[in-house]
Amino acid sequence: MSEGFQLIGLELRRISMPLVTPFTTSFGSEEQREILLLRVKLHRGGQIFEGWGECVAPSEPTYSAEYVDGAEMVIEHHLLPRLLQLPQISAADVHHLLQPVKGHYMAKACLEMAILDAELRAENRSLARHLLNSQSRDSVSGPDRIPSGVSVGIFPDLDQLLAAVQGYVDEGYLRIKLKIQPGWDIEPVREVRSLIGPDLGLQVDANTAYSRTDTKHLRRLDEMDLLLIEQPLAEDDLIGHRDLARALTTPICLDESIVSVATASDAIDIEAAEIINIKPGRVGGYLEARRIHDLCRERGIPTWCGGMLETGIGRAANAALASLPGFTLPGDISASARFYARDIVTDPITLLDGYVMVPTSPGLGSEVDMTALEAVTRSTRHLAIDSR
Ligand code: OSB
Ligand code: MG
Repeated sequence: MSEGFQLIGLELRRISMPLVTPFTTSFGSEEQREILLLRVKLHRGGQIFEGWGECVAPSEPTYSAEYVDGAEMVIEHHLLPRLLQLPQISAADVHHLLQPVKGHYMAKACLEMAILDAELRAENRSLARHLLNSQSRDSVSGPDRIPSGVSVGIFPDLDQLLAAVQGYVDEGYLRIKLKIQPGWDIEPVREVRSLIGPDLGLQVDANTAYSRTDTKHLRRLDEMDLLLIEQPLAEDDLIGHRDLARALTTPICLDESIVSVATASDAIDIEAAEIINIKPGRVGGYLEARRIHDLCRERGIPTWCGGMLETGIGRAANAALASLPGFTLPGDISASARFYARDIVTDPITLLDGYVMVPTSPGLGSEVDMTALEAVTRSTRHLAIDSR
């Protein structure tokens, strides 16, 4: 993108969205998402462009070290001041500018996302087109829809799990992901496999719930014809994942461990990651996600786009990202209705024949429904931008 923009406004908005059903993983249970949204105003050539970002940081630091209150603080006190040091900004510069701040990927991603949205709107360009063409001069196009997978939480008993899975199969999802943990793994996975039959893609996600001594137990999953097992061990245990990759025929996929191109590259080098789940929030933004995608594609590592219970803002952007050619496995990009009764965008993502459409409108791909947004807003703060 050509000329830079002047950042002239930043709104921090906290919303509270009830989930249609509680979502339980090995690290906890959620019934309500407390979400931080950012709205930026950029100025260029006498015109003002607005953009929205969604921060995927959860309420508690139990998936990773990040959590929503911390993200809000770091944006206000550490990230925004760095962006304001320059007279002009562009989304492409944000990652580098924020590099001196360690960690806080989800907060950084949210800020870059809002600026990218505003910039793409100014350029009248969709995120899908931008991600696809940003490194080549050709104007190639991607698919207009992508296969949709659904992430299914841990349930109090097998009957409830099987009923939920059957419901998602009936809706047409093309791949099922089951959350697992010690005590909720072999039997539920076997039952679900026999319910859905041999042809539907099935995978599991442990969110770090196992340890190196569980290898023998986890090998029992090999007979269930899984697409992958996601993040069985601690996020910093690359060697443990490598050893597990050697011991299991089921491919090891990393989620929590991958926070950058550098961590992805190392994990691939030591053969700890046979597949990578790319989540824009976890890696510091859509542009780093694109770079990890490029790396994986070069290295022959299959990838898919993960999710963090996004509202329509992040969900549309994820659908755009997942349209890149290296995303060879169905992502956790389900219909908005899988999590929310009422989304905060005018055109929530829906499922059609197991697919979701890749958004084509300028920006990240959604329009905020201000009435719906106001109904879930808990607080709104406008940060003063008066340094220039
Ligand atoms: O590990 O993929 C994960 C949700 C919150 C935090 C971590 C994860 C998840 C999911 C849900 O699995 C994915 C989705 O948004 O559909
Ligand atoms: Mg995961």
